[in-house]
Amino acid sequence: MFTKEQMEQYDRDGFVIVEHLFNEEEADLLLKIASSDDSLEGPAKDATELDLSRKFSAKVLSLGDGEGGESKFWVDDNIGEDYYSAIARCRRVVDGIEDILGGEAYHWHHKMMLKSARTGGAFMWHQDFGYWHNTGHCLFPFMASCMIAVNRTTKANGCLQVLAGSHQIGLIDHQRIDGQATADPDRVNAAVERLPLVHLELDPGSAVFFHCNLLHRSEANQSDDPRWTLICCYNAARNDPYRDSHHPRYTPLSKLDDEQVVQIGRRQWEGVAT
Ligand SMILES: O=C(O)CCC(=O)C(=O)O
Repeated sequence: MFTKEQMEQYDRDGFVIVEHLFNEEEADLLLKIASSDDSLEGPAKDATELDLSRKFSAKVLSLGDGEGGESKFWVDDNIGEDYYSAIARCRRVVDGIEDILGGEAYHWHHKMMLKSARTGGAFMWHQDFGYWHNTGHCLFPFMASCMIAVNRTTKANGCLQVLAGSHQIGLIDHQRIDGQATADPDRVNAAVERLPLVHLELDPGSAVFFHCNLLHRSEANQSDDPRWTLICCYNAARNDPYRDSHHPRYTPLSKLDDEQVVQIGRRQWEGVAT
């Protein structure tokens, strides 16, 4: 799916942006379905209280953000029949992930980052592999994510920020700060001095594919606009965890074609709207 130039960019920077990966109708369905989804509104459970050795499914979780705010997200380790799952199974996403992982990928989890207007909290600098290698018992950093903008992400509403090329540093030590797994500040500061900081301002339906060792963060949302993103995360089939946790072991992922994905979205929205 990715061109030679996109692959070179991914290898160099640790991420690649695909503008309008999802077209207007698909992005609009995602926004409408998410905005009317009661399960995203439920009371958030403190993510640090989870028993990570046990399986769990869809939940709204929250973490402190080190600044007195609350960072809320909904996460599901399972693939269902719904539109979010359809997007996580979509060829456009999974083929891209398989290109960058260099082989078959399977679903790790997908999550809706719920950064509400005025109240959505920050995320501190971290690498996803900084916690997945522990909570998921994965040996190799053969993991990657695709983040899709649900509404427009901007500097003002706390878009994702990345340090281009930081995936090449390798795994940095992480410590828990206010519930969040946070990369060693000393190394982060050194990386910030040396690497370009990129703010990922994206239109709805646009996406960024990124490496599990890419350093990223986001600021609290002080704007009047929500900043919601759907992040679909994957592990390489050849990186099956060496021990059980709540994360899924290797399970083949059956991909969906574009038309199947949009049909699932239309059906779900019709069900909601009638
Ligand atoms: O949504 C964000 O701003 C950050 C998300 C993130 O860093 C993560 O889920 O690992």
